[in-house]
Amino acid sequence: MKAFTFIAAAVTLLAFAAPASAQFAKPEDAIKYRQSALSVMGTHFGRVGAMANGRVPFDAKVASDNTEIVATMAKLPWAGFGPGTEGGANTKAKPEIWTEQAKFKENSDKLVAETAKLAAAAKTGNLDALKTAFASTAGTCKACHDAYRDK
Ligand code: ASC
Repeated sequence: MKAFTFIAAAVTLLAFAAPASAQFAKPEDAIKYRQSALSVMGTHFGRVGAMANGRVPFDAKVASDNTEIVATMAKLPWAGFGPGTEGGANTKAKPEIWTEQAKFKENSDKLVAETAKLAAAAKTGNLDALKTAFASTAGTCKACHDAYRDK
């Protein structure tokens, strides 16, 4: 029990002391994490898009549930772009992410803000509000991909 308490305290201390860049054991873990978060976000954003674009019938509850997931996921990938995670295998991330960190952060902050607005729009149950917010959010996805993701 004593040893457990000691280890628990040590782990807690480490967690608080560790810089953001040390949240992952290996750079590949950070890359996998950010790709997974972006993939989950894209899946749920796609479901919203299908309704916004009339490919599937609009269901306010489904739209709202999916936009909540999108808004939560939008906060996650950025921790996986820390120092030392550039240039891994199987990544389309451009070097500019690390040479223009302030600009990249502006883009990620914008996505977090846009997806929060998207979730708020979905909550109204109004399809036109959802369409407007979806288009705006998709534009934010695209602008960042154009600037920071290899083809
Ligand atoms: C999606 C998805 C993206 C964005 C982007 C918007 O559904 O997976 O990456 O929309 O295509 O332009």
